[in-house]
Amino acid sequence: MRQDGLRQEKKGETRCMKRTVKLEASLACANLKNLEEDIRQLERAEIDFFHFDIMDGRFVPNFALDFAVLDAVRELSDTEVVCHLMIEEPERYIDRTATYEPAFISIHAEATPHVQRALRQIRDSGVRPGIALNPATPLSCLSYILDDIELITVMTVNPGFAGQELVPAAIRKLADIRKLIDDAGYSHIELEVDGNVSFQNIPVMVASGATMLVGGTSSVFSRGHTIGEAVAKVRELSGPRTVQ
Ligand code: S6P
Ligand code: MG
Repeated sequence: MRQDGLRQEKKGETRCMKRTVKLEASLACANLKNLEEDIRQLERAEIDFFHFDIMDGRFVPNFALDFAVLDAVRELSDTEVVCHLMIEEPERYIDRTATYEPAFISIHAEATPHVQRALRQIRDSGVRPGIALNPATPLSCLSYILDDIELITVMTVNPGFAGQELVPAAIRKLADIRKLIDDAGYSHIELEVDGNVSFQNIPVMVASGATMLVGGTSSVFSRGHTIGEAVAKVRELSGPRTVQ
């Protein structure tokens, strides 16, 4: 068992650990007519990451951000980026994505038959690899790639669109994955939740083991708040937890 995770269990000892929950702003939900203004507000709110969705119109029935937008984001800000590739055969675009030096690149387990090789390609490009799972994908697909990943993205909606309702079983899956990685000694792997991360859903997501939250139309960019107010509210709801 690896011992470099947060949880270092010894028989009979009380388990106690703190997780800091990080917040990503999903730029696909920003005001693209004035992206710079939203980016400045996110910077002032000290957002941890920009979440950058790339969709190909095949893996998901929609198109979203592309490299031209990523060029603009990189020109405007030094904030770290997490790239979420919702594309078939992500191997084709991993090296190009890596040139932007994102903090993580996550690919979908359902998007290629050669998942481990694609994850290795991300690592070889100098970026931390992540695996994203659609709501119906079982966690068993993680069993033999734990050494190859530093991020698991649990999709709590079917990918492709913002503003969708939570798939309730995905919360159970989140908790199951938290248990799987802790029991296997891989607690250092970030557990990201993406989809309907609303003010209402955040407490159960954090209690179920999430360490990274993707904020979109239901929180960071929700109506009736400034971005700064929304980020503050998310932080209030997701502050560091002590798990015993
Ligand atoms: C969905 C995409 C997500 C969304 C985000 C939207 O396919 O991967 O990153 O942009 O989840 O957030 P919300 O709060 O509108 O569901
Ligand atoms: Mg995403």
